[in-house]
Amino acid sequence: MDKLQRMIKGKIPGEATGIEVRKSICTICDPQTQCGLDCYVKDGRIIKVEGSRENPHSEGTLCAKGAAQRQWVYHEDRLRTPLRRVGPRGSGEFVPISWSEALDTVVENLNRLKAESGPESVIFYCGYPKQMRPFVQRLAFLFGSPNYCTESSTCFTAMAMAWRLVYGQMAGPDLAHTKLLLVWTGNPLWSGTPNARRLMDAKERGVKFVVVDPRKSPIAGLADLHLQLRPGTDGALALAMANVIIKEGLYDRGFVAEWTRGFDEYRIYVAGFSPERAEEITGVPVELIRQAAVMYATAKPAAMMPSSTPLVHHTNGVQNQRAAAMLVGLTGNFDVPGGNVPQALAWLEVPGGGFPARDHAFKMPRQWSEMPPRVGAERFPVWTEMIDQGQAMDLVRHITTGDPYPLRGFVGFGLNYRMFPGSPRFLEALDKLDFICLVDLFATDTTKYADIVLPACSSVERSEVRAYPQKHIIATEPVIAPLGQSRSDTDIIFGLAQKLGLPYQDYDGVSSNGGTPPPELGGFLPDGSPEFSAAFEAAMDWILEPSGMTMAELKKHPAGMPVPNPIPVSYRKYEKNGFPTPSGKMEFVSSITEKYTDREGIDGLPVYREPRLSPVSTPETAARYPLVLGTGTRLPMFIHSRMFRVPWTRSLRREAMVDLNPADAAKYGVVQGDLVELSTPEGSIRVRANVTHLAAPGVAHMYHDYPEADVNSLLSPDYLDPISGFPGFKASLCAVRKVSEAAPDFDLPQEVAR
Ligand SMILES: Nc1nc2c(c(=O)[nH]1)N[C@H]1C(S)=C(S)[C@@H](COP(=O)(O)OP(=O)(O)OC[C@H]3O[C@@H](n4cnc5c(=O)[nH]c(N)nc54)[C@H](O)[C@@H]3O)O[C@H]1N2
Ligand SMILES: Nc1nc2c(c(=O)[nH]1)N[C@H]1C(S)=C(S)[C@@H](COP(=O)(O)OP(=O)(O)OC[C@H]3O[C@@H](n4cnc5c(=O)[nH]c(N)nc54)[C@H](O)[C@@H]3O)O[C@H]1N2
Ligand SMILES: [Mo]
Repeated sequence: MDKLQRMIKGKIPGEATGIEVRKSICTICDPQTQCGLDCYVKDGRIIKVEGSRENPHSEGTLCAKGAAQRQWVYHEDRLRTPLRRVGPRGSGEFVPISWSEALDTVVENLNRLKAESGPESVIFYCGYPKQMRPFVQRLAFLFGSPNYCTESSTCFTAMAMAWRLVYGQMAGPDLAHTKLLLVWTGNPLWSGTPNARRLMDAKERGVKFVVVDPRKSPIAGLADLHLQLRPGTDGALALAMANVIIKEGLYDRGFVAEWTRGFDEYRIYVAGFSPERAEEITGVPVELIRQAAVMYATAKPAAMMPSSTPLVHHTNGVQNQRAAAMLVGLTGNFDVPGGNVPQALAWLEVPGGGFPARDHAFKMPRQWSEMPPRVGAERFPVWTEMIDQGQAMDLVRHITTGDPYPLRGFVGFGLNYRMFPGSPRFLEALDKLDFICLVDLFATDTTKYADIVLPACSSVERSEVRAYPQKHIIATEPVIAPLGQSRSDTDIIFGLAQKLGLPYQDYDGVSSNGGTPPPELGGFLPDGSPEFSAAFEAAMDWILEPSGMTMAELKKHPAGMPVPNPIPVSYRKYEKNGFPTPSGKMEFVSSITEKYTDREGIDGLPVYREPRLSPVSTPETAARYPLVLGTGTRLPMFIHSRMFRVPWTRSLRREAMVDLNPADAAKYGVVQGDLVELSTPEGSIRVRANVTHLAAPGVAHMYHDYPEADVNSLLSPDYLDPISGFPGFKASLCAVRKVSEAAPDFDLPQEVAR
């Protein structure tokens, strides 16, 4: 091998080898975690990826998923052309068609449904991918449909709602200045690796960790105090901590007197939650509850770390999250250095990197009052009052009953039907629709149900803008050409908008009544033209204008740049402006939820209720289904439906597994790797047993979205929190039974038993 060949083999960039390092971002995860990506490109192909050192968030690291980037980008399941369905729905029989035929078909159908049943009969939806959301929302509203729904109907929003009910805003932990971190909850060691490193640094600085988690999770392994509660009983634990804090006079009297609403009712309610009572409910020993309460209230400052989901994936989720969040204000840790500090949101709702922008105006070219009620409006009034989206958990009911009006069309960007509790029921509802267009990277079990499938490209094949909490912003450009005929989601949206004749270019609210878009916005270029990106850039320029940033300037900094005019961090902002709640105060009794107390499960106070299925609330069911079932607790190598097909990540856990505590395994005569039937009143699946001390006795955990073992087929579509509409993914009931079968013929990965 000569020197040049060796250099090429070593993937050494430079003119001689023709290998170029191009900057991008990994979007296998969410905007809050997306790591910087260095793509080594030769002859138009990515031959290697590395973490980008210049990215201040990920600092050169990639997780297992990001490292498998090339297997994701070049996977054989990638969609490469638009497709038209020729066989029955679900059969997967499609023929390739041209982009113009595909877009024409979609537009004809949307216009037909609009004429026959009104624009509200069409649902516009985004799954976990976020980069296209503002564009899809705008498309929906300009089309005239209020039915813009997303995966946020199961993720993050309920947590944000709870904080907003209490403080009018979210407030994250000020980790850099705190003395104690109350992890309630989240496990970034597996679910958000850039933040994991910051937690380890904090630990090394001597920050104390109190962790509330039913599992002996990796983060619980860092805890000075681990409160291992029964899933879904967080509200009772929080109320008992408040009980101790108030009784022992450890609360911030000044703040409470001046800045809160409803403290007297709260104090009386909390008095009923002695640590003794809470031990009975949660299983956490009285002494640990007391100790945690005193540690948190006296650390000064102490911060609470919330997560987007485990606390709110319950039928009593928002109330649990409210009860926990209230401890922050009660102890005087709200909006103080080292406490929980509200921060301005940046593009795509990333907290902490905030700068002035016009994303809200972009997303909301029409007001709700100008459109018919959206999905979930009647059933989830608190959600509807607070959140600028429909609640997708009402889709099954709404589609099936046609009440209050028929839903007939669906345009989905990244729809995964297994995301929904009662997933088979979601699929049945989907199949009732008249027309379905799905946009995805991959041919999936869900795209089999579409009438038209459109191929999207991945982040390395498109332009993106991403902001980071470190007040850093990056505008990427494609590092390789889109595979096959795939296009960026935004190009697809612009293409649809153009053919629908929507006044899409009309950013300032002056109706241009469709027609030809002005050339300064890049226009809507002819089919197949790669220049749609000009329209994306024009839109971003308009959105970013108040910040002083332009796409032209951003593109001069391929690795990103510091935000020029970030909104400065400041503390005790309420002293100037009050709280952005209806009363202007922190609300122990919510002025919003108290309007809906005629509804079951909604109260002004953070009332504790058992999960709707639990050993306490449904003992008869528990007699047949004795284990608490938690689903979807994150694994480091998988992310929702995305990584099962990727060989490197799949090899880390080849088969679907349910985590069982060794005591439970022994009870059911199960050993590691045994095939078991996991069942609930809704159905059953077959999976392998993973016997591990991570799981608490009496609690089984099953990861979601496995194509061959869909745990969401075991939940009812109506197992929902009445305040947020969020599913009770983290606490229901199940049974486990060994089924005989020869042992698997490969080595099963063993969890590290502690
Ligand atoms: N049982 C249970 N269920 C759960 C959860 C749980 O904990 N337990 N968690 C819930 C939560 S928090 C979440 S966030 C959801 C996950 O939400 P889902 O939307 O189910 O997430 P994914 O499966 O990651 O992505 C959906 C689709 O997007 C496609 N996709 C990826 N990138 C792109 C892109 O750039 N463009 C387009 N057009 N498509 C793309 C993927 O191929 C995939 O088909 O699941 C929820 N469901
Ligand atoms: N590798 C990977 N990373 C991910 C994802 C992924 O699928 N894979 N998904 C992304 C998404 S969409 C989200 S929403 C986040 C979620 O991010 P995290 O919240 O960090 O993830 P989880 O593992 O679901 O939950 C964290 C901890 O909550 C605990 N928990 C479960 N039930 C309860 C409960 O009832 N009460 C309390 N107090 N704790 C409970 C679990 O045992 C777990 O250790 O992760 C994101 N990051
Ligand atoms: Mo999520």
